[in-house]
Amino acid sequence: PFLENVVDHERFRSGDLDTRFIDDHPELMRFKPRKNRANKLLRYLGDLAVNGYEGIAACDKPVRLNSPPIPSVPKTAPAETAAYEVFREQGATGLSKWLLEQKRLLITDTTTRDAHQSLFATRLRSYDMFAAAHATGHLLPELFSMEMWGGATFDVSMRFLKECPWERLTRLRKLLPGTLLQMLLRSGNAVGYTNYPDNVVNRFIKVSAEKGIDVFRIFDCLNWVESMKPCIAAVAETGKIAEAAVCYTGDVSDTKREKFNLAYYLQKAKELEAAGCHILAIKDMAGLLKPRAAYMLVDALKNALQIPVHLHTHDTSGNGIATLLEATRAGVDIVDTALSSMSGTTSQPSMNALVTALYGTERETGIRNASIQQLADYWEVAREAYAPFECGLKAGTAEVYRHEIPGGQYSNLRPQAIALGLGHRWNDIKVMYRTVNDMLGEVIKVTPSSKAVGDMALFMVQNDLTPQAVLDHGKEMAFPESFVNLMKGMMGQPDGGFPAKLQKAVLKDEQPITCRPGQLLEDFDFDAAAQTLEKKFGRSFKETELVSYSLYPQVFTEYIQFVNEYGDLSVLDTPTFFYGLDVDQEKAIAIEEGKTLILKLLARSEPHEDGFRELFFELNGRPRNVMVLDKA
Ligand code: 3PY
Ligand code: ZN
Repeated sequence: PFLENVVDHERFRSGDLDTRFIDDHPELMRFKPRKNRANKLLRYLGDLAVNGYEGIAACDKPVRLNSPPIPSVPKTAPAETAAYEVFREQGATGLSKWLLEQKRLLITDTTTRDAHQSLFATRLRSYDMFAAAHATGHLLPELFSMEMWGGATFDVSMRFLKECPWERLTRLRKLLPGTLLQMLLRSGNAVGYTNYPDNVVNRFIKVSAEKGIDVFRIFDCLNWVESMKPCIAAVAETGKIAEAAVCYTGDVSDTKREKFNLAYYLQKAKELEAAGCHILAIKDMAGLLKPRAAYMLVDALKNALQIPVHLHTHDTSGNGIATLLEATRAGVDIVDTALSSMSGTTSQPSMNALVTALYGTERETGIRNASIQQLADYWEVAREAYAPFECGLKAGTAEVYRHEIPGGQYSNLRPQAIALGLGHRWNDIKVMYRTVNDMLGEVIKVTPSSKAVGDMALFMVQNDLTPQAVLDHGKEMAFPESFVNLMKGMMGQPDGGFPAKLQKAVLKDEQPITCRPGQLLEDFDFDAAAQTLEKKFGRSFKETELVSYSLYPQVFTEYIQFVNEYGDLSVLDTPTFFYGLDVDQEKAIAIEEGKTLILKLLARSEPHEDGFRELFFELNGRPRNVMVLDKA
């Protein structure tokens, strides 16, 4: 067989050879990093054929895996949307004024960000986005914006999809030169789950703007305006559009729920307008905004503000379209929707349904279902490959009004529960989620405060704890780190403060902070980071990569190590990336313009005594073997 080197040899690995010479000369075993892309790809496919993709059992492989049908459109670059043109000519303030003058309802397409984050744990690969982007530009010239970045997509792309988030942004920018690109920014938590020093958040905003983000939707996980102000200012400085979001919870149509009432939201919105944002968003991350409440809230905001209002909701209850129609009737300027095959339940309401419902009305969007149906058809097929990551909710459930779990968290909390062996207690966890909310005196639950509430709910179910037990015996308990951070003030300050008894029980003798956590953190040293990385990997790193490292040092380092080992896997179509090749399956893989590899998996040996299996491939007609450790 074609072994890669002596250490791959069976006898060498068996240990019955005298290897002292090698032991004494470790430098002989320091191989130059292998550049050969075909080798790396074979190693990845070999590993998949033996061990599978993390989180996918062999039996989970979908039966239907077809190539998604890309709508045929002219090869020419798509025209600029009206919103893009106004922004280019008149800037963010001009766009803000223009939006107020529009009769038609404007639409944001969330298919490539929140929709997959909320339906299948953020696993949508850039490959599928790139393939549809050009056609999307042609078929959706009426869009306000396309939300395609930020939120959980940043870390998931490196952590699980082994791809660079900046590459996604840069390529989509090129493919959609005339569409406003939008991202979700978690204020001082940027695109992470913890607070970062101000210089990290500022650099992240600056580089994101340079690389192509036009609209920054900025929120804070406790609606703490203090923490949003520096981000609004940093976005305004780049000349891009600062959209500040008030996160929605509770029910403004229920007079018995006093904490988050109409006056609360109006006050927040006015503070954000005064802070200089160009658009005000209502961020209904769990889909709690009922249709009647939507009318009340939008009507009140439209009367109180001089800037446009953008509504974001989730369809978890099944009431999503009704909510959007009521908001439209009350004069909302822009709403978020997803293409139909990527809409519904924990995702956004369907764009196709909404635009057709508005045909013939004053607020008709200009978008025709005949055009966007082709895009929905594309995503319907593309989505099949992600079946193992689907959150399992098959239909809408009004239960969300009780548990209040955000759509983007729902698709993660369940696998988290299963991983802890608590899958059978899913119903208890949902009830406990609300209990934790109530223990906190009702809080806004959105990343990362939602994670803290979710982690605490899991902890309490796992340990069969009641709220009283937490207060009585908390001093002896080791609570989840995220929950401790929340109570410490590291995620910011909620209106009305934290319940003192609970805070004391969780923090023990530690003192909480009350200022913005970013102010306490020392500046990140980008120059030192550049040196550390260069030393470790023997090459220099781009600014985008340094920003990734500043946000996620470990995830980024592991991602670079993975790419060094297996190469750039963005060239693989999604079924091949997740499921590899079947025996006898042949695949042509274009690794770059004009360079295609023809790969075939011929056979796979039984495990040898040392646990390694041998994989027999054909690469461009020539035999190639790979040894892979069977981790089972
Ligand atoms: C995120 O922060 O990722 C969200 O989608 C919150 O709703
Ligand atoms: Zn959302």
